Amino acid sequence: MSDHDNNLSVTRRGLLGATATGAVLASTGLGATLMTAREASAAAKVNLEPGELDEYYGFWSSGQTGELRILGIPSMRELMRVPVFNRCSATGWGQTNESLKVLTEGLLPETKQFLASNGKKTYDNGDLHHPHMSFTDGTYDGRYLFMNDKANTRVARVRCDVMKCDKIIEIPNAHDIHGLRPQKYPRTGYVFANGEHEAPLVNDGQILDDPSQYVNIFTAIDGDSMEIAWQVIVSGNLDNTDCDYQGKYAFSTSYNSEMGMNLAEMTENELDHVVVFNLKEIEAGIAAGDYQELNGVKVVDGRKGAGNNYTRYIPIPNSPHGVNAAPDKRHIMINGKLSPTVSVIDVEKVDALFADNADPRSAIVAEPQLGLGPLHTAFDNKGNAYTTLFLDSQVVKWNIAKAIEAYAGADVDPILDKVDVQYQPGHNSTSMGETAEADGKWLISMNKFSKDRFLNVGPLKPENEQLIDISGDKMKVVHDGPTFAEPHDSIIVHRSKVNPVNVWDRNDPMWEDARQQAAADGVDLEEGAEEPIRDGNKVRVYMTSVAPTFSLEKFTVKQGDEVTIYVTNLDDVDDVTHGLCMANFGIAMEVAPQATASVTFIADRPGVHWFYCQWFCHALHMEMRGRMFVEPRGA
Ligand code: CUK
Ligand code: CUA
Repeated sequence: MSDHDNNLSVTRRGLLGATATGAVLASTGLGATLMTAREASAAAKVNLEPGELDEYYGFWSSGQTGELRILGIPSMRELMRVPVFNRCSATGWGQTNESLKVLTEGLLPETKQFLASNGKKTYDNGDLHHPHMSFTDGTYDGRYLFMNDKANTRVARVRCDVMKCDKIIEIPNAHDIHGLRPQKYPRTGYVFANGEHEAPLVNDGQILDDPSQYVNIFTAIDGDSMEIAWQVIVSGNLDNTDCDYQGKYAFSTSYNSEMGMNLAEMTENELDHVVVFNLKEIEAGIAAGDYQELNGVKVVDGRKGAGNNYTRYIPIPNSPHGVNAAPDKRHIMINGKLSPTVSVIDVEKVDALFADNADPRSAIVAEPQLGLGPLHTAFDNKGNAYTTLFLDSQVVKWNIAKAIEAYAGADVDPILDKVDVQYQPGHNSTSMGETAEADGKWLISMNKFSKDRFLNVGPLKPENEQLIDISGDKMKVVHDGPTFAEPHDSIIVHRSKVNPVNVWDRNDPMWEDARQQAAADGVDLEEGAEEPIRDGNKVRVYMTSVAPTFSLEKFTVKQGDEVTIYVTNLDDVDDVTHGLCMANFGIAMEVAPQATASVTFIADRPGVHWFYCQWFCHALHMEMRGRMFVEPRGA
């Protein structure tokens, strides 16, 4: 869809919707407060007609829920949940063999051993903060989404064609991956990931309460292979990260340059820093052999005083948090958190820090005082920035050029507008705002507290995400959206960038293991097998599904058998997903159109057991069921 079409549809929608909204307000008596025309049109743009599609995808983190969520923007409707680090009852993520492969193959050997000693194959929790899409030439390319797991030091990738996670890797040497961003130029490329928490480089118990020997690790992952490219040991800890539009530098904030272990120690210094990583120098250093190999990863020393050109440390007030590259491809915002300022780095001045050992602060070209608790900054297409103020419960709109003039001594106020949000915002994001194609239409303020904004649901409250219209001079909050624990970050991607399929390709690699096992058993997954295939005490059951039947009405196994059930959904109609639930076995999974899914369990429960389709698929969905007979031991 061209821009021209978009404008037309928004205008038409605005005209139609304004009337409807006006009528609703009048009928509820709220119309007493007359809306301005602009307010009416903003409200109308949010309230899509039934069946009307959103202009943007919102890709949302879910914090300690561990999943990725997909919203429609501007409606704020939740469209889908994509399980990643969590265990999902509906889809069987964390239980199917296909998902367990993704969840286990990237774990370190010692982690697998540790989990096994706790009776587990994988973790079943995660803390997903930062979902970001792959880039080509400074804008989203619709290939992948990458995301971190702070809880268990992992990085995951979701395929945008099917919106399923296809890779999860655990990051060795680092601890508790927090900040994460994909390389913007020339393409992703690298995915940068910050280890937030300090620990001994070799964390085998030899060093415990000796923080002087702790380090933090910055990791560059190859986003295509999902293998670690290299790591850098840094001074201080690492919080958030972003990179430039030139493919030269990445930037990570540190709130604990002190390497303190408690609050007083961590907040002692007035100045912390941002670490600048020189990608070409690091690559050259590795090519020249200047690294140590640790857990199979090449690790370079980028600490202060290491005497190389891998890193520079720019002093920043005070416990800085968010890092955001502006769509002007030139300015990097470092959000001050305990300082009321945002420090603006000019990437064109960063070269001199490396080439001439220039004063690190010479790369700072503005440091506007914005308000209390700046955490994250987003951008429009008019040279303006939008920063969340956690303590002030506000979003502040400010002009980057004016901030630079003011820093140079001009008597100008860069602040253009402030709007109250409810309450305590963390991240924010604008439509296409972390790409060179920022379009200045929408801003999401992701607020940590909702307090009184929704019906009371008990002591645990939802968070509140507010949609703000930024198309005019004044910001306008146009929608409250409650969400459950706890989205940190989001990106707003124009729908033209994303093009998922409706049915799976039968040749998809997701069920390659099933395909190979079936071939070894002389079975065609699309045909299924009339009888279970027995292989010692391992039994494989191959079923197909076509609404509203499974190809097997019944099958028999023996108590104690290890049973694997493969279901191939032969329906190739949009939205005809089936599921297999084995009642009283704790087994359930999704099988989308043209997909194969499988699950393995020990049939240690004699008797008649019904399996049924647990995804409503047909008028005769209830009838889509069958029996598993488990013959008792010794029978
Ligand atoms: S962090 Cu949550 S508010 Cu994990 Cu991106 Cu800043
Ligand atoms: Cu198949 Cu419900």
